[in-house]
Formats: sequence, structure tokens, C-alpha cells
Amino acid sequence: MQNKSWIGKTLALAILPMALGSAWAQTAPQMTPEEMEQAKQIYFERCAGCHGVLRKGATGKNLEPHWSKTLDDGTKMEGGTLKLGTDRLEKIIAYGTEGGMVNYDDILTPEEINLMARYVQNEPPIPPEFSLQDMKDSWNLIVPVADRPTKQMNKVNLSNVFAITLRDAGKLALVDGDTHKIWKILESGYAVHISRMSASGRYVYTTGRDGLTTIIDLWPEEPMTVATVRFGSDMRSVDVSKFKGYEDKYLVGGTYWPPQYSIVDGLTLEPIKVVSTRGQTVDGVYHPEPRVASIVANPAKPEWVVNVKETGMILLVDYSDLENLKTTTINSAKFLHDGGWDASGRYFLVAANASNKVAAVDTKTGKLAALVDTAKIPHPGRGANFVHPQYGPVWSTGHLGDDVVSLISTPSEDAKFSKYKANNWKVVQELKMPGAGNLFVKTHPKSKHFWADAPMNPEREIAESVYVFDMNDLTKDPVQLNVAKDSGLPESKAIRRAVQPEYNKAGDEVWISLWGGKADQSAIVIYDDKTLKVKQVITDPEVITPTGKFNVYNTMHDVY
Ligand code: DHE
Repeated sequence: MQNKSWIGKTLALAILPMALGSAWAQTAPQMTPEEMEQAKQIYFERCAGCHGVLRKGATGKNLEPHWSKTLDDGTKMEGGTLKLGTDRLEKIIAYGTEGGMVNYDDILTPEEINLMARYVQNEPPIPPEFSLQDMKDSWNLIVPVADRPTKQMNKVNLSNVFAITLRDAGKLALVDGDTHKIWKILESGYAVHISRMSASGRYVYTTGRDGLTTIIDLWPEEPMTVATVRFGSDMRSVDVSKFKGYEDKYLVGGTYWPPQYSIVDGLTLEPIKVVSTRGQTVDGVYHPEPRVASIVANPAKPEWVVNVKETGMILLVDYSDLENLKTTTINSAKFLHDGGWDASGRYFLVAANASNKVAAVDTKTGKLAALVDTAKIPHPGRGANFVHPQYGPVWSTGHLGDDVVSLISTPSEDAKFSKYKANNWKVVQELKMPGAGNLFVKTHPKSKHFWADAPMNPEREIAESVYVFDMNDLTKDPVQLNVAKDSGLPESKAIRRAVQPEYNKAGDEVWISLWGGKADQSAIVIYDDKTLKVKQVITDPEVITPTGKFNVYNTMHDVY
């Protein structure tokens, strides 16, 4: 069980409103302290990411017992989980919604579903804050820099290593991309969300959704964790300093709870600074939980792009003087989530998913370049860049809420692309997918293929497949690859979602995670990018719930 500490402490807060007998709390279903504990844990693991710790909603709907709001035209609206009631909430949790919520009837038991339906009708407990001192208390320097090797002590081709999240095992697998052999499996935080590489490619940083961040040194004979630190109690993103002269000097991590970003030493993870992101949204409303979503390092400036979900603000954080921190705050749209660089490396594009927009920030001028209207709920991962045969350079995003991939024309200083200028910041084409539920797209400069998954689609056939477009002829339907069937594993009861295509360094293989339940046999299926035939299936019993895969070279150099 994770995060016991805050869960235990907040129990009293959770039942207090019931004891005080507020109008709404009176009608909330009663729960025993043990049920409250269990529900809080499930909420943290399964629900908080989309609905927020305070349940004010973001990617998911508002789940407060009672809410009211005034629309732009003055109309007053009220709602809440109390109004929905236990039966309706149970159905929503079990079967999902057309709005994009997935079904939980194959993840939670009927008893757990009933528990959660009752829990969300009670007031949300407020977890404790996490200060710089708390970070310092959590810091564990396992191997000081002076005791680390001075040269690479193994013969592995480090630039082609893959860091693979073993989500529910709370581990990270390092797989040799040349031999396809698992090199080492290391303990990590709960459900590592992303891994990012040091500017040198020597270190891997991983961040668990429980806030535990580790730095892994790839130079010893076997990779080892050399330091850990906790950034908060709920976290998704991390990146290193990449500007010349600052390589690996600092690491920044953004938390969902508490809503803040924190800067630590890049080699030891010693905590240095914490900055809160609480404040006004782009609509001028105070928000107590503006969570930090994607973060990216700008290699051209001593700067991180920090995207604050609920406020819709993009922060350009200048790390050249941490004592006198300078930040540029750019208004965009809600709710900022994931994103990546365009091909020129000048613009960062981030999904404002609830607004059905992509915000593009010009990191050269420090201004918003465009807000591009897209189909429903864009979800790019880091997106994918290529030169479209008719429209020139494009950056692309899939959609959770629509059956298309959007191709957005991006500017280029290369004279040969000047004829496409009029298209810039427009969706120039939508590639048709077999359904909604896409999470990640990927291509590679050496490939003619464009890969898209659809793991959140409710249909097994679609969720277990990936779709490959021919970038030379985008009028053709994509080729469907049924990853579950191609894995050769026996059929399982739960859907095994095919998720996140990732290229190897050479750009001639694509690795897909086949993400089954915790008790299922999962796999990594490796395809030949040219022939689309399976090259290898990695099915070790330790490969439990694999999700994100991060090739060292491609992650270091933002190849996508
Ligand atoms: Fe992610 C990226 C948040 C659910 C796998 N995910 C991100 C980023 C954010 C985010 C903010 C961008 C990080 C960056 O680039 O700095 N993800 C969230 C959520 O809030 C959400 C919706 C719910 C939650 O509770 O976490 C969520 N994500 C998922 C999943 O269910 C996935 C598929 C499996 C998992 O491990 O939980 C998942 N997210 C990923 C992956 C990336 C990611 C693999 C990195 C993609 C990349 O190519 O960089």
C-alpha cells in the first residue's frame, strides 16, 4: 500500500464534515474508517490522475459531492455526486462513459465499485502539503558522485537501451536494444510514469506517480540506483537541465499533489527549491490544485517549459539563477497535459485537452505562437514530426475522444518550406483511425511509417492493435497490427492494451507494450519497421504491466 502516511492522517478530515452534519454530507452514504482507508487508496491509484485530488475535475469530470457554477451567459448550474447517487455512480464506474472514462469492471471487484460509488459522495480528504524540508528528509544519496565510476564499466550500447515502466510492479526494466535482452530490473516508485535521460545519456531519471524519483547510473557493470528523493505524493513529470554549461546540473519535477514544481541537484537529487503553482486560471478563477503536467528542457536556453494543467498557464522557468528565479507566464487554455517539440525545436506544442486545442509556445520569443483547434481531447504523448508530401512539416497528435489523428502544420526557417507558410498552425489533415481512444503516436526521421495506438478504445480488437500509416501516401487506410495476436500469448479475460510505440535508435524497429492485468502475462512486441513483421516478443514473467518505453538516444535528443 502506498502513501499510507497521508492517507492515515487525513482520515479524520474526511469524516469530519459528516460528523458536523453539513446539508450535503448528511445524505452521503456512511462508511467505516476501514472502508474510507481502502477507498482513498483506490482513488489515489485509479482516479486522482483524471479527476484531481480535490475532485474538481480536469481530464475527468468534477466529482465533488456538490458543485455549482455560472456559465458565461449567466446560467447557473448545479450538480454533484450526491445528485447522481450510488446506483448511477456504480454504473458509470463499471461501464465507463462516452465522455472517455474507461470501464473499471475488469479492474475493480463489484464490492470495490460499490465502495468507490459511496466514497465519492463524501467530501474529498485534503492530503498534507510537502515542503522543501519534507523533500530533504526523504532524500537518499546512495552513491556519492565521487564514488561512482569514472568510465563506462560495461559493454552495453547505452544509447540504444530502453527504460521500460513495469507499472503495477513498481519497477523499471532496462532492456538492451541491440540484443533485446533484459539487462536489469530495478525497484522504482509506484507506477513510474515517465523516464527521462540525462543530457550525457549516462543517467536515467524515473518518476513514480507516488512522487518517488530515482536516478539510475548506467556506467557501473550493472545499472544501479544512486539516489532517490520524494517530490510530493502524486507526480507525473521530470526533466533535466540541458543547456550548454548546465548539462545535468539540475533536475526539475512537477507534482500533481501538492501542486508545485521543485528543483533538485541533477547528479545527487539534493533538494534545492520548491515553487507553488496555485493561483488563477485563464478564466480568472482561483484554483487550489493547479497540477504540473508535462515538463520539457529547452536545449537552446537555460529554461524548462512547465505546463500547469488547471490554470492553463505555460511557465518558462529560467534556471540560470535559482536565487532570483525568473519565470515567464504564458496564458493558453485548459487543461494542459502532454506535448512535444516541433521539428525545428523552437516551438513546444502541448495539448489543452478539455478545450480541444493544442497550444504552441514560441520559446525563442517567449510568447504564445498559436492556439490550434483540434478534434476532441488531443493526447499527443510527445507527438510526431514528419514532412507531409502535400503540406510540408507537420506535428501530430492523436485523440482520446475522436477517431482521428490531427496533423498540424508547423513553421520552418528552411526556405524550401516557405510555400507552406499559409498553412502554419492549422490542422491540415485528419488521419482516420478505427475508433477513439488513442494515446500515443510515433515516427522516426529514417522511417516512412507513422504509428498510432488506441489502448483506451472499449473494443478489444482495437485496443489490442496498433495502426500504421504510410507517410508517402496518407490517403491509404492504415495497416492494422493485432499486437495481442502477434505476441503469441494465450487469450486473456481482460483486454491487453497495445500501448506506446517507441523506436530503437536506428529507427528500424518499433517496440509496443502489450499491457495486460497484473496477474496476466504481458509482453513487449518488437516489429520490423519496414516489413511490419514481428522480430521478437519479450515475455519474461517479470515483465508485468509494461507501459511507457524510453529509448535512451531518442529521449535524449527528442526524436519523435
Ligand atoms: Fe500519462 C506522459 C499524465 C494516464 C502512460 N502522462 C504523461 C504526461 C503527463 C501524464 C502529464 C507528460 C509527462 C511529460 O512529458 O513531462 N497520464 C497522466 C494522467 O494524469 C493520466 C491521465 C491519469 C493518471 O492517473 O496518471 C495518465 N499515462 C496514463 C496511463 O494510464 C498510461 C497509459 C499508463 C501508466 O503508466 O499509467 C500513461 N503517460 C504515459 C506515458 C507517458 C505519459 C508512457 C510518456 C509518453 C512519452 O512518449 O513521453
